[in-house]
Amino acid sequence: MNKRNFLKSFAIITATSLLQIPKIMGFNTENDEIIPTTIKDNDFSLPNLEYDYDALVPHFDKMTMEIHHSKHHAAYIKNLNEAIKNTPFEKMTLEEIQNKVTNKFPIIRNNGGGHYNHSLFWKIIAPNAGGEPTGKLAESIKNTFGSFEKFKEEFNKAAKNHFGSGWAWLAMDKNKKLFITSTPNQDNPLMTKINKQKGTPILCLDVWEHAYYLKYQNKRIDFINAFWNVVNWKAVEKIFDNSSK
Ligand code: MN3
Repeated sequence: MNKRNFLKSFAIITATSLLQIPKIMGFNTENDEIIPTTIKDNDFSLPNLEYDYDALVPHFDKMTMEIHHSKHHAAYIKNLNEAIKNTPFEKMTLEEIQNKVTNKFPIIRNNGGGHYNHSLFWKIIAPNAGGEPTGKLAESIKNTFGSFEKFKEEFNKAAKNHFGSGWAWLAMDKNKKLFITSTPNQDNPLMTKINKQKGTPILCLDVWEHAYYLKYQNKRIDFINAFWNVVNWKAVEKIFDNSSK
């Protein structure tokens, strides 16, 4: 067993024994609130895409997809893994990190958000996609926004008018009601200690320039319009259904 593996198994044994006394994992912040509820043993890693980098052409170009996934997203993960080392965040799931992070941990906030947001983004886009949602999601969109077209208009406005880098979101609040919002940088609606509008993300759009500049330059609105051609509504419906439970 090499040193790294030994240390890893030691960490796992230690972590497992600590399951019995989770309080000991508590993080000594001012309000002592950061206590992980799940033990996670491995570093975060870059999720594989379920399609090729050129699969979304002509809407999203190959080079943007490749750099976005293999460089930008990979960098968030590398920085996140380094930043959480020897902190209670190391034992948390990605979702728990979003829930627990505060503005006192800017590196974990930015890179943890970066990993979560991009992981969701890759899931809700696909080749041969677009169109409109069906089922309960379609119903809920109609009930909340009036129609699918009105929903798109409102989402487009949030994405287009967001100043600088950030994300546009369709999310579900604690009363299971849909809402649209945007967040700066890599923040997201799961960051309950940071974000004003809290909810479960259902659909997201990256409006950082790195997401579109190679193909669309300054024309963010063209990129937003192209996005609707690659939305994987089947995946979004699944996320909505799981969040509705
Ligand atoms: Mn991005």
